[in-house]
Formats: sequence, C-alpha cells, structure tokens
Amino acid sequence: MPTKTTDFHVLMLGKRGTGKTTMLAVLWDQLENLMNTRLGYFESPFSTSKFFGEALEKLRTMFLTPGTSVGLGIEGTDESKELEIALKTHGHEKPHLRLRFWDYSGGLLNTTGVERSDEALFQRKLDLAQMIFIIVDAPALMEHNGLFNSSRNSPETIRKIIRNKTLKGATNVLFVVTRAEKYIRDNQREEIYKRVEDSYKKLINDLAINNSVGNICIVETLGSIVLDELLIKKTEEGEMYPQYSFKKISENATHSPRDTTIPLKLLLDTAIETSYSTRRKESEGFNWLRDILERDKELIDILNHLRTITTKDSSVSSFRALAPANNTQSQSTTNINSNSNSSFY
Ligand SMILES: Nc1nc2c(ncn2[C@@H]2O[C@H](COP(=O)(O)OP(=O)(O)OP(=O)(O)O)[C@@H](O)[C@H]2O)c(=O)[nH]1
Ligand SMILES: [Mg+2]
Repeated sequence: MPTKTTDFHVLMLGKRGTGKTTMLAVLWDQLENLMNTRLGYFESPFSTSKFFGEALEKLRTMFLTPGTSVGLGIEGTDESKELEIALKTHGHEKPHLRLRFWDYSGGLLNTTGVERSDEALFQRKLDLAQMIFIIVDAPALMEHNGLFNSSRNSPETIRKIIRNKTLKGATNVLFVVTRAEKYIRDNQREEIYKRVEDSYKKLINDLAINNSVGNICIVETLGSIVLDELLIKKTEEGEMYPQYSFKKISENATHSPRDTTIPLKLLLDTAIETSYSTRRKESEGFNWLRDILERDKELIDILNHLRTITTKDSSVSSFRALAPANNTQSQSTTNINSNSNSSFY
C-alpha cells in the first residue's frame, strides 16, 4: 500500500529527429497492453496522454500514403517537455511510482553543448536523472562509413554535457539505436554494436570509473519503414549535410514496433527496484514488519509480472550490456531472455 509516491526521472538525449519522442510515444502505448489489470495500471495526466496520443496518430498516418512512400511523421519537439506516467494499484489514491521523462529538444543541442539560455534548466534535469536514454540515429552511424555520425549523433558533445554526472557517481545510461529497421533486416546488429562502442568509447570509459550501468539496445519504433537512401548534400557554403529518404516495406505495411519492450523492461525494472529499495531504506529496522504486513507485495508482484511479459517478446540479439560484470544493478536488469517468474528479492 503506497503511503508515498517515489519519482523516477529519465532524461532523453539525442539530436534533432533521432526519434526520442517517437520512442516515448510507442513505450507509452505499449504500457497498457503489458499490465495485468488485476495487479495495477498505468495512468498519465491529460497533457501527457494528449501529447503521446497525437504523436502516435501522426506516426500511424505515415503509413497511409499510397504505394511505398511515407508521410511526414511527427514534427520536432521545439521546447523540451516533461511527460509523466504513474503506476497505480487498485483502491489507492496515490501512485506507487511516477515515471517522469524530460524529452529534451534535440534542437537545443548544438555542436559545443547545450544552448546557453537552457543551461541551468538542463543542469537541473541532469542532476535529477536516474536514467539517461541516449538516442542514436542508426543511418548516421552506418551510412557512408559513419560520415554524418559526428554531426547527427554528436557523441563527443553528449559525453561532455553529462560528464559532471558520470564523473560524480554511478549513472545509468541506455543507448537506444533508432531508425535501424534496414540494418536489422540486413543482419547488421553486430556492426551497430561495434560502431556504438567505438564512437561513444570515451563516454563508456567514463561510465566504468564509477561502476555505472551501460547498455545498448536496437529498436524498431516504426517496424515496417526502412531507410531507402541517405544522400550527401551540400549547402551554398559547401557544407555537407545528409538527406534521408525512407520507404514502407510494402504497400500495405502498418505500424509494427519491435523490440521496444527491451528499453521498457530496463526502465520499469530499474524504476520499480529503485522505488522498492527507497521504501525499505526509509523504514530501516522495521522491514521485518513490512514483510509481515506484505507492504511491498503489490510492487513485487507487478515487477515479476512485467519481467515475465517483457521477456517473452524481445529478441536477445537486440540487447548488449556494457556494464562491468560486478555491478549488481546491471545484472538484475540485463537478464532479458531469462524467464524469471520468481521474486528477485
Ligand atoms: N523508420 C523509423 N523512423 C523513425 C524511428 N524513430 C523515429 N522515426 C522517424 O523520425 C522522425 C523524427 O522522430 P522524432 O521522434 O520526432 O525525433 P526527436 O528525437 O523527438 O526530435 P526532436 O524533437 O526534434 O529533438 C519521425 O518522423 C519518425 O517517424 C525508427 O525507429 N524507425
Ligand atoms: Mg521530439
């Protein structure tokens, strides 16, 4: 029974158009289907539901264009947005847990760092973040031998702007590779891992200093829209930029996300475990009483249910753990394909 709500803060980082909002909207959509309604439910404030609902509508509209061409998709997020999802159980007014996402506008990330006017707010959100999602654009990583990786994914800038967190203490970082449908079909997951590990090498080394958690996953947030080509264009000043074109895999293709349960599992696992241990820490010395009264049972039942269900439909090849082996948190969150029915506690 929750007497208080614990917040779990997630910072979404990635350049413009890499797929941050798309991924969050798809995760939000999947949550409802994941839960056993007997155990509990997820609930969002109207502003969050409206934002995600509209984003999903636009993603689905992309598939309605005739032939194999695709529609425009969602517009960029010009101003960073706070989005919330609460985990509730029946008969309790207060949620157990509130997931709080800061969907950082990629437009505010420039070549040297964060827009000056946004620095203070960014710093506050970074300090709060208990998990950082770094969204990596797969075509920039893979096409033309990674020619646009530095401008589109900015691994150096990302490392720099989170460094005062990664160097201060353990940080939980999840690299989510998006727009990867083409490479998954071409069996190039290994090459993607290699390139992520290579281009974010310095950041990954920073994570090792404090025994942080680092994982990579490759998702298909649209599923049946693949990169057609990435052309090298030049501005009047002679500066190169990429021009992407995507196509549907068939005329009748529909929105069919795949492997998005991997980031969802990692997120929910970590958030629920954190909520559980925060509660137990606060009642230290009296946890035997908590156990007799089964105060944490609802949360543990939900965690075990979510672990089982998210494990079922995710492919193990779309996940790679980077964290040091002796990190207990990473051990419990990386076991994607083990069928864990039993309690972890
Ligand atoms: N094929 C494919 N397209 C994707 C994927 N993720 C995003 N897209 C498309 O890429 C476009 C940009 O995605 P957004 O989610 O708006 O990107 P963002 O990171 O939120 O961008 P900003 O808000 O500008 O920072 C959308 O039109 C999506 O349809 C993916 O995994 N696969
Ligand atoms: Mg966005």
